[in-house]
Amino acid sequence: MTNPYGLRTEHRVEPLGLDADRPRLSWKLRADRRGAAQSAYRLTAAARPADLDDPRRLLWDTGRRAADDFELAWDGPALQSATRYHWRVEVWDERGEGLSAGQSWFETGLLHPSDWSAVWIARDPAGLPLVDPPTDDDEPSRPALQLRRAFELDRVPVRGRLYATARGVYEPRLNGQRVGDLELSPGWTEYHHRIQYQTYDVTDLLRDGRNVLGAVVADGWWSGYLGFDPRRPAQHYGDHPSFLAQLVVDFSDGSRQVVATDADWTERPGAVRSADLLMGEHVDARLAVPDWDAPHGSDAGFTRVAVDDTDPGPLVAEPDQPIRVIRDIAPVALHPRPTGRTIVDFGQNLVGRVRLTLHGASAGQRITVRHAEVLDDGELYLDNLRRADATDTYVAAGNETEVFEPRFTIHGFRYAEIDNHPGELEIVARVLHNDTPFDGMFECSDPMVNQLQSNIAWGQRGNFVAVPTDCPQRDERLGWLADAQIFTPTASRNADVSAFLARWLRDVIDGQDADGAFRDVAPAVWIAREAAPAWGDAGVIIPWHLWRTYGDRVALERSFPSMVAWVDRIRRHNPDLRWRHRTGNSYGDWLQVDAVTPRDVLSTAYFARSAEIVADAAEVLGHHDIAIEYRGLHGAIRAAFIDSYVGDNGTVEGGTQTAYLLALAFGLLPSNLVRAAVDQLAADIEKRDIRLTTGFLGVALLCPVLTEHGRADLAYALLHQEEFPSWGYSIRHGATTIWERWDGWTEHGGFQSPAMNSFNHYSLGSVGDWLYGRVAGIDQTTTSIGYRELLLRPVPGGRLSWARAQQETVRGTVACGWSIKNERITVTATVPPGSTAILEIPTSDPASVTEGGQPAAERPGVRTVQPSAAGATVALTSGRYTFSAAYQGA
Ligand code: RAM
Repeated sequence: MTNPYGLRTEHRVEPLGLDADRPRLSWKLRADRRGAAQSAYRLTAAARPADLDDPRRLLWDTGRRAADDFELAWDGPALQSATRYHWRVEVWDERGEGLSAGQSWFETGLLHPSDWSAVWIARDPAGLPLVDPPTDDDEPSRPALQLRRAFELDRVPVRGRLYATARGVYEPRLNGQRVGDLELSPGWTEYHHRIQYQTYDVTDLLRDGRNVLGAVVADGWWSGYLGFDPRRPAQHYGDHPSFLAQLVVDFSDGSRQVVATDADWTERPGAVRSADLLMGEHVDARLAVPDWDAPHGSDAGFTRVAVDDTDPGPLVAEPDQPIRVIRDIAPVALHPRPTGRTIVDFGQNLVGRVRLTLHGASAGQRITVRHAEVLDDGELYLDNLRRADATDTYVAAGNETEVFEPRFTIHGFRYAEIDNHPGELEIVARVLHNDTPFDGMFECSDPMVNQLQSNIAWGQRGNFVAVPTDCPQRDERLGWLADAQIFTPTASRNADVSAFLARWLRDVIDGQDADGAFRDVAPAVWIAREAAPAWGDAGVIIPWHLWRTYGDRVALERSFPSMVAWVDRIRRHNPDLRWRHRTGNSYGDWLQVDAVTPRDVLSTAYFARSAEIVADAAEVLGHHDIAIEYRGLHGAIRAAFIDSYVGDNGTVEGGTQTAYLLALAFGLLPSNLVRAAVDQLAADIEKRDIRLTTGFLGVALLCPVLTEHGRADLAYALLHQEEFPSWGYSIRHGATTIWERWDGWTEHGGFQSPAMNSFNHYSLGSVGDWLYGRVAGIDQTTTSIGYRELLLRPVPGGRLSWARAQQETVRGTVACGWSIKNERITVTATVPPGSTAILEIPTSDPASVTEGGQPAAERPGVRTVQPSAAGATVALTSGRYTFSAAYQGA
C-alpha cells in the first residue's frame, strides 16, 4: 500500500482561514495489492512541521487507534485564531504494518468577533455623488470604489495575512499588485446571515518601509441587479458597496502590527466606471489613476471614506473552494461582420468573460464586447438574455498595448461580438467557477454520448458559480432549489462538490420561514414565497445525498431540524396526506413536453420521499423516536398515494412517464403492481416512437428506473435518440451545454419564447448520474456511506462497445468499466483500500468468468463468484481487477 494521500481539512486541501470549531481531517488510501485495508491510524498535530517528529512538542496525539475511519474531527486543544496547524496521519494496514505518513496543514481565520478591529468603509456620499456625472455624454456611470491606505513597516515581517470581504465584490491590492487569484469574492450568501471573508497570504508582498493596501469594490450581488427584479440599486441588501479588511503583520520577535479599514482610508474612482454582474462592465482607461496602490503613490484626489462603525455583522470564513479563472479557451473561428464588427466563436458555451489585448488603440477609442450563447442568421441572438445587457465596454487610453479584461461581471456565452477593435484581434475566453475539483470521468465508445457528458460537465462549470444557479446568462442566475436537487447526484460524480453544496445549504436553511417552508430559491432574495413541491424538498434531499456520498454528518446534523420542520409543515397543512395545500407556486414536472403530470401525484410522491429521508436521517443521527414516527408517516403517505392514485392494474393517475417514474423510483407501488407499472411506462415510451415526455423532475428518474426494472434497452434507445425531444436532438443541432428546454430550438418552431430559453441549464442533464452509475457501473449499496460498500453494476447496451468511469471518493479512487469484443466482455474494477464491492458481470455463462486469465473464484481478492440475474456476481475486497467472460449480447 502506498502512503495516505488526498489529505484534506473540511473537504479542502490546505485551507487558509478556517473558522470551524472542530475541523474534520480526512485522508484517502491507495494500494497496489488486493485486500489492503486500514486497521489503525494515528493523528498528530503540531505548530511546526518539524515538531511532528518530536513527541514532546505535539499539540494533539490520538495515539494508535484501531479503526478504519478516514476522517476525524479536531479534538486537540481549542484552536487559536490566525494560527497554522500542521497535522500528520499514520496508517497501519490489515497486516498491522505501519505505512509512511501523510502530512498536511490548515490555518484558522479570525475566530472571535473581538479579533476584528476593522469597520465597513464606503464612498463618502458627501464627497462624491453615488452616481457620477457621465464621463462621455452618453455614459451614465456608477464607478467602482478604489480604496487605499498607506502604512509603514519598520522591518521586513515574517508573516502577513489579509482578511477581507465586501458588501459587493472586490479585488484586494497591495503595493501595486493584485492579491491572490480569487474572483467575485466574497461570493453570494444570505448576506443578512453570513458574509464570507477571504484569507490571503501576503507575506511576500509586504516590504520594509512604506506600503499601500487597497481594493477595488463593485456592486456584485449586494447592490447590483439581481435576478429578474428590475430594481437597482436592488433593494435586497443595500444600495451601495462597502469594504472591510484587516491586515495582520507578524515580526520575528513576536510583535504584531494590524492595519484595518477605518476612517483613515481614502477613496477615488478609477477606470472602472460601472460594473454589474448582469449588465456588464464599463472601463475608461483614460481615467485610471496611475500608481494609486503603489508604495510611492499618493492620496492626491482621494477623499476620506465614510465609516460604518456599528457591529460589522455576521462575518464567517469562506468554507469552500472560491471562484477562480479555471481555464482559458481560444477562439475556434472569427466571423467578420458588417460595420467593422467581428463575431468570435469559442466553440463552447461557457461562463466567464473575455480578455482582449489591444494593439495601437487611439485614446478615447471605444471597444464594445457583447455576448451570446447562439447565433441567429449569423448575428448574436440576444433576446433570451432578457434584461441582462451582458455588454462590456472599454475606452482606450491610447497606449501601444492595452489589456481589457472585466473583473466584476460574468457572462454566459459561446460567441462574443467585438466592435471597433484596433488591428488584429487577440482574444481569449476565461472560464470562471468555484474551484470544486473536477476529478470524475466518464467516457464510452459513442461520440454523441461523450458529447452529452461534456455538455453536462460544462453546465456544471457554468452554473456552480457562487451558488448553484439555474442558468448563467439571462437576468436570473438564481439558486433554484429543484434544479440543484435534481442535479446534485450528477454533480457529485463529476466533481467534489461537498464543501460547495454544504455551504449553500446554509442559505437554504436560512431561507426557511417560521412555518417550516423553504423558499424556491436560495439565497431567497425577493422571491420569498413558500417553495413548491420538489423545490423545497431540496432542503431534505441534498443533505441526505451529502451524507451518503461524502459521509458529511455535520451537514446532515445542521439540516436535520429544518428537514423535520419542512415535512411537518406539509403534514400540518395536508392532514389527509395528499399534498394539495400550501404547494407554493406549484410547477409540476417543469418543462415536460406533451404530457401533464398531475400536480398532486408529484407533490404527494415527494412528500413520501422526504418523510422517508427524515426517518433514515433520524436513524443515522440516533434519534430513534423520530425515526419511528417518520417511518410511520412515510408508510401512511404511501398508503394514501396508492389509495388515491394507483389503479388495480398498476396504472398511476395521469398516466404520464413521470407519474410512473415517481411511483417506481420512490417505492410507492404495491410489489405486485410494479411489473404492470413498468409495462405501462414502457408502453408510453414505445407508442411515442421512443420519445420521452419528462420535465426537470421526471428526467432524472427515466433511465435509472428503466434499467432497474429490466428495460435498459429502452433507456439506451432514449439515450441514442436523435429526434425531438431528446438529448441527441440538441447535440445534433450544435449544443455544447444542456438546454433549459427540450424545444429550446427546433426545426419546426425555431427558437422557443425568448421569455425563457436558456441554453445552459443543467437540470435535464441529470442523466449523468446514470451514465456513471449504470452505463459504467459505479454505485454503492443502499446502506453504504461514502462508497464503503460498492455496488458495481455495469449494464452494456445500445450501440456502445465500451464504457468506463472513475470517481475520487472520500475513501479513494473508484473505477469501473467494460468492453465487448469477439463475444467476450472485459470488466475492470478498482476498489479502494478498506472498501468492498459486489460486482455484477454481464455474462451469458457464469462458469466462463476469469480474472487475470484464471478462473475467477481462485483469484486473490475474489471472495465469491455466483450465478445471478445479471450473469455472474462476484464479491471483492479492495484492489484492481480485470475480469473476462463470455458475452452473447442482450
Ligand atoms: C425558471 C428557472 C428554474 C426553475 C424555475 C421554476 O425561471 O430557470 O430553472 O426552477 O423557473
